[in-house]
Formats: sequence, C-alpha cells, structure tokens
Amino acid sequence: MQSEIRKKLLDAFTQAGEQFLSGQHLAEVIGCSRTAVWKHIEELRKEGFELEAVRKKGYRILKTPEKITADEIRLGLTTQFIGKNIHYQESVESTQLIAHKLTAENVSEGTVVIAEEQLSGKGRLNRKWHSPKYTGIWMSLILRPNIALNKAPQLTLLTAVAIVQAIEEVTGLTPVIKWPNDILINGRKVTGILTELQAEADRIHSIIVGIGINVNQKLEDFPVELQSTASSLYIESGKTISRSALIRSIFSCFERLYLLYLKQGFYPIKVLWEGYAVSIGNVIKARTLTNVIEGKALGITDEGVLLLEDLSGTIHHVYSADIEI
Ligand code: BTX
Repeated sequence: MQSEIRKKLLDAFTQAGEQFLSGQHLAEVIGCSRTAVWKHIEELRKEGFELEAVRKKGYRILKTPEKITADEIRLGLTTQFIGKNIHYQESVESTQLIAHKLTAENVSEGTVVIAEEQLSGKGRLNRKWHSPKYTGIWMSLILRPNIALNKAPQLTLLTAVAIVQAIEEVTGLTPVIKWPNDILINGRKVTGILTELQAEADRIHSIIVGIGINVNQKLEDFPVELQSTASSLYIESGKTISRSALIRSIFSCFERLYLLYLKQGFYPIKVLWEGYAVSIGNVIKARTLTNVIEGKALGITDEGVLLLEDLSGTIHHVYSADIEI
C-alpha cells in the first residue's frame, strides 16, 4: 500500500517535470490527505531527494540521491512492465540468487532485483564478477517468455543490444558487442551479461538476465588483474554517469526490443545485433569447454548461435565460448 502511494507520487512528479505540484493536487492524485502527502515528501527527503517547497505553488524535485533507490528509478520511468516492480537491496551475495527465489514466488514479469554491491557476483561458468559498492549497476531481470528452450540465447543477444542502445543514449559513447555477451568500449569490457534459466521439459518457465555494468569506477577501483581488460563508463567518457538514468534507459530499450521480439521473432533483433557486433567478419579464436577453434566468424544463426569457418572450410556451430579477437 505504502509503495503503491509512493509509485503514484513519483509518477506525478515524473509527469510534472520542473513544474510545481500543489499538496492539494498530489492528495487528489494519490488519494490521501494532505498530511499524508507531507509525510511521503519527508520520507523522500530522508532517502536523499532534494525537494523545493514554495507556498501557494507546492513541491518540485530539485535533485535525486547519489545512491540508487527504487524511488529514484521510478522517477521518470515510462515502461509498461519492465522495472515496474523493483527489489532494491544495499548489499547481497548475488542478485541472481534473489531473483531465482522470487521466480518461485511467481512475481510479475519484468520484476528487477538491484543491489548497490554484490559480495559474490557471478560470471559465466562459475567465474566471479567484481561488483563494488555505489559505482556500478548490478541487477537481475525476471522474464517469462513463452518460447522454446533452444531460443534462450537470443535473449542474451537482445539484452546486449538494449544495453548498447542505452549506453549510447545516456553517455554518447559507442560500445560494441563481442559475441555472445561482452560489451566493450575501446577493447575493454564494461558490461557482462549472465542468462540463467528455469525450465520444464523443453519449455521455459522463467529466464533471469543478470546485468553487470561498470559505471563510475576509476581504474584503481578495479583489482589489478582486471585493470588491463576492464573499464567503466566514467573512465571512457570522463564524466560521472547517473546510474538511475542509465537503468531507466535500459528498461525502456529492453522493453521496446522485447515486445518487438515477442511479436516478430528474432530476425529484427539479429539485424540490430549484427550492426553492433565486433567479431563478425574477423578471424577469431573461440575457446569452448572442450576445445579451441580458430576461424572466420561468419555471423549468427536465427537461434543466436555463432557460425565459425575454420581454416579447412568446415563451419562450426558455437553455442558457448570465450572469444579472442
Ligand atoms: P563472464 O564469464 O563473461 O565474465 C567474467 C570474467 O570477467 C571474470 O572471470 C573476470 O575475468 C572478468 N571480470 C570480473 N568482474 C569484472 C568487471 N566488473 N568488469 C569487467 N570484467 C570483469 C559475465 O561473465 C557475466 C557477468 C554478470 C554479472 C551480473 S551482475 C548482476 C547479476 N548478478 C550476478 O551475480 N551476476 C550478474
């Protein structure tokens, strides 16, 4: 109930932009007394929002908090379902673990788990993902698409496109995608995507898309072993980036692409993905769990599988691998 009121309040401020909203108007919109409105405004102040209150005019938001809060993300969010339900926590082992538990509770599609830090952030194949406090975006998105199991990798590619579009929109940087899930700027990794499934027979029950983005880290914030391969949007642009603005943009880009995907299938996503991909057309090395294949990356199939032509002309279907360009 409280959070419903808070959602309505922030929706009203979103629509108002820089205009003032009177206490009376807010009370009517959210359906409570003016005293209750005042209490909610005080709660927002405690969260770090700076609000201006002017007699006879009302309230407007001047500044949002440094920390990410669910309320701050909601302020300005225009999606229908992605990110409408946010589980925010200061510190967690891994947002993926929480998202897995939530799927068992049948939370709505588009629910997102976001944390300020992860103590055991997960990469693929049990690798670790460095997720320090207050500087990055560490989140897991719960989806329930009605698609066959073998189509799941398409959602990793779709997510990569959404993140590239959002980074372009918010920072002006031009990232590229390295198949399947790395987003690079100037050859360094700024984002990782981990897609995990819950399935029955060959149908997907839910997909949990884990997204890790290095946003405001300085080079010295990375462990030494990552300093030559990783980067952040701050390092690449020289500007501190609003994490909430980037999260909102990811939600919008993702929702647009996801609805397109559900309606028209993978083809339009594939075309966009190929436009951002750096590996296609180049000779690359694909390190799979069992062997290493060197050859020319021809493209991806309609399922999102990488096609690699080795030196003898044999075409390999690569489902999962690490790529060296
Ligand atoms: P990956 O297996 O492609 O990449 C993991 C590898 O990337 C590590 O072995 C390390 O070399 C390098 N690495 C670790 N941390 C970073 C970092 N912060 N920046 C750049 N390189 C790094 C990628 O797996 C999938 C990552 C998903 C992370 C999200 S965060 C929210 C969600 N929760 C969770 O536990 N994982 C996902």
